[in-house]
Amino acid sequence: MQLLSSNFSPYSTRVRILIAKQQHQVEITAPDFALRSPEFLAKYPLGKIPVLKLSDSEYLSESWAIMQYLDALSEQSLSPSAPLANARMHEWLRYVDQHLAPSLLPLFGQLLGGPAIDVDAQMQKVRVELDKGERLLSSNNRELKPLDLADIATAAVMYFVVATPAQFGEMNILKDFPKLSAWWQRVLQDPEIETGVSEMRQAFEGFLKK
Ligand SMILES: N[C@@H](CCC(=O)N[C@@H](CS)C(=O)NCC(=O)O)C(=O)O
Repeated sequence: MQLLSSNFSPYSTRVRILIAKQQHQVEITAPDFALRSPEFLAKYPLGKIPVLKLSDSEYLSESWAIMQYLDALSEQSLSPSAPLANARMHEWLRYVDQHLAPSLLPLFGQLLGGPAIDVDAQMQKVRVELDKGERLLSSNNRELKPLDLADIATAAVMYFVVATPAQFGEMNILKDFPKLSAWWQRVLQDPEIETGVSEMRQAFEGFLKK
């Protein structure tokens, strides 16, 4: 199998972290065509990375689907088997992908040279979503539990949730969210997460230098 991936991409990074942790035999490679090119869009219907190439003609898209597929192949599953804990993992992932990550996009787009935005208002929107996460953690204490797939998936997004506001002068957006801060400090101690985050950091810093 091959993973079409970029170190700049949090969605690719979460899959690379899992590959490293569970030691899957997957070759990590750059996309074969430029993102958004007609060739890429023609070949991969969802038009985004990561893509897991299963064979010359079969591809799996969407980072969470790829992670679940790889996890199901592994003898060291990182998905809780208890029904409620498993549902909590999916609940958390959906919070991250559908609430938290979208709130960051306008600020991130600004760094990429997008249209001018009200930075303070957008920063406040990120804080509103972080507050939801803080309250979710209060009800399920994820920050105290063994690492699962959603922690890995979140770590890659959280790097940008912290690093993007810092570019606008907010040096610690997690400071008012003690449970999220505790969760972030804990997952950064995981060696494969640390490697994935430092790959993203290097890619992000390289981009900013340009
Ligand atoms: N929901 C997708 C999101 C993937 C995604 O947004 N990938 C970005 C890179 S981080 C991408 O391929 N962007 C290219 C584009 O939007 O044209 C997943 O979880 O895999």
